[in-house]
This record gives sequence, structure tokens and C-alpha cells, in this order.
Amino acid sequence: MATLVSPSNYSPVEDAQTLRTAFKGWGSDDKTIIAILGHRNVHQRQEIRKAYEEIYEEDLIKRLESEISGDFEKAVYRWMLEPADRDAVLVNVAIKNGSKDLHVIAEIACVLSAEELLAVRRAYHNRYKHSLEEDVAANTTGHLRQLLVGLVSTYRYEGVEINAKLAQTEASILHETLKEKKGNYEEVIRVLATRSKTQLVATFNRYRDEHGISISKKLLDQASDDFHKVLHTAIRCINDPKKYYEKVLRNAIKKFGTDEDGLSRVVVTRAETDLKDIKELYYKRNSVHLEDDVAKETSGDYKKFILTLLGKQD
Ligand SMILES: [Ca+2]
Repeated sequence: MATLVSPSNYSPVEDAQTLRTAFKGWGSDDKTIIAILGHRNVHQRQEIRKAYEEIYEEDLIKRLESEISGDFEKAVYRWMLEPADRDAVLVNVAIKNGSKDLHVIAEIACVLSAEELLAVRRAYHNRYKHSLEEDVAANTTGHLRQLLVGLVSTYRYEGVEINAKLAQTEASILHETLKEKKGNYEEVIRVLATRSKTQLVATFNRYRDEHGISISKKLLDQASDDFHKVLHTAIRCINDPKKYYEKVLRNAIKKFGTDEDGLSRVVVTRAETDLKDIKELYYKRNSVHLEDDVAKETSGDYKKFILTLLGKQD
């Protein structure tokens, strides 16, 4: 379930006018910006953007970028984009950041449905005039490249059928490869980049039943290089995306100085889908409400905006 609270009654023209007033003069009225944009769903935000452009002949997103700054600006910018376009931006930033962010590419490729991932690839073409696959390939090498290109290029079957025999065979392929640590990576990549998620979850369950440890825990022990880190992320995102996101939030908040990029990414991308469930998982795991931890670790307009997307009523 979503955390976003948006009204059924709203006027894109009035919102555009109120925003324009909030931009007037030196600085901007950030409280008003948050009160409006933090309470509008993806369709409403696009309508406001359109109305604003028609009335003022100015791109609302560009204006926002010039009015606000820092983590607040970054989060609002991402929030204003349509989901596929936003993911294209997130993947592009991750490609540029390289090693420390490659897991974000795997996250987006493995959480999205086949159609959603296809939409991200289209959005990426429009925005960057390259294919996502070629940019990923140009910035990585070896097995890591094969794995990432495989994950972003896939169009997975989404049926619920499970082939138990295949799950058994492929669980042993995973086991053998991870055991050797220099084994048959092509086979592991083939399995992860082509099978349906339902089939893969059956394979991961089979692995756990046979070896008494989940494959993601097993990988954690050896997730020392980029290849294994990306593999770990891919498996966790296919297995249980909400649990994965809970961990991303936990790490972002617990990190000294807070990882605002990680925090914003999860909140902005999940606020309209399953952030409420992720929040509940967070509470179960940490015995603290996510809002309380976020309030403690962030400040200013950024804090207000993130808390608004988390569904906190002012
Ligand atoms: Ca201004």
C-alpha cells in the first residue's frame, strides 16, 4: 500500500498559480511547495506541470530546480518525473557513479515488471540518446558487465508456473558456482537474467532447503567484489523487494551522516506503491517508526518533504 495522501478534488490551474506565488521574490515559500507537491499523485503532478507550462510558458521542473537546492531539490526533482523517466535518471546516475552505485542498476532492473523495465529503457533512449544496455556495457567489464547487461535487457515471463525439476538443477548450478568462486558464471547469469521471478524464487527456496542457508546470506559472506554485490542485490530484489527496501532504508539512516540518496530513492520511488508495507516491516525489524528515525536524522525542508511522502499528517 501507498503512503502518499492525495486529494480527489484539486485544480491543476490553482495549484500552478499557488506555486507561482510561492516562487515570487528572493528564495521561495517551501512550505507551500511541499504542501502541494507532497500531496499530489503522479497523474496530478503531470497535470500541474502541464497547466504551469501553459500559463507561464516555463517548465515547472526547471523553475523548481532554480528555486530550491540540495537534497530537497534532488528529491523534489525526482518526485516530479514520471516513474519510468525517473528510473532512467536513477540508472544513469548509478552508471556514472560506478562501483559504489552499481547495485542501484540491479535494484531497478529486478524490482520492476517486464513492462515497467521496458518503459525505463524507452525513457532512457529519449533522454540520453543511447540505449541503457550500451551505457551499462560501456562502463563495466567482464562478468559484471554480462550480468548487468543481462538484467537490464531482460523481458521476463510473468506467469506463475513453476518447474520443480528445473529449480533443483539451477539451485545446484548456483551452489556449485558460488562454492568455487570462479566457476561457471555464464550459467548463473543465464539463470538470473532469463527465468521468471516465480521460477527463481522456487530455485532460491530449493537452495535454502538443500544447504540450510539462504543464497542471499551465503552471498553476503563473500560479497566482496562488485560482481558478487550486484548478484546479491539482484537475488534479494527478486526474492523479496519490500524486505530489500527496508534494509536500504535501515542502512541509509544508520549510516554516519545519513545516506540521503538512498533514503530519497526508496521514499520517492515507493510512496505511491508499497511504502506503507515497507514502513511496517521497518517497525517490526527496528521497533522504531521509520518517520521517527527520519525526523531524527534529517533536517529542514528535506525532512518535511520526506515525512510528507511517508504519509505523516501535519
Ligand atoms: Ca524565488
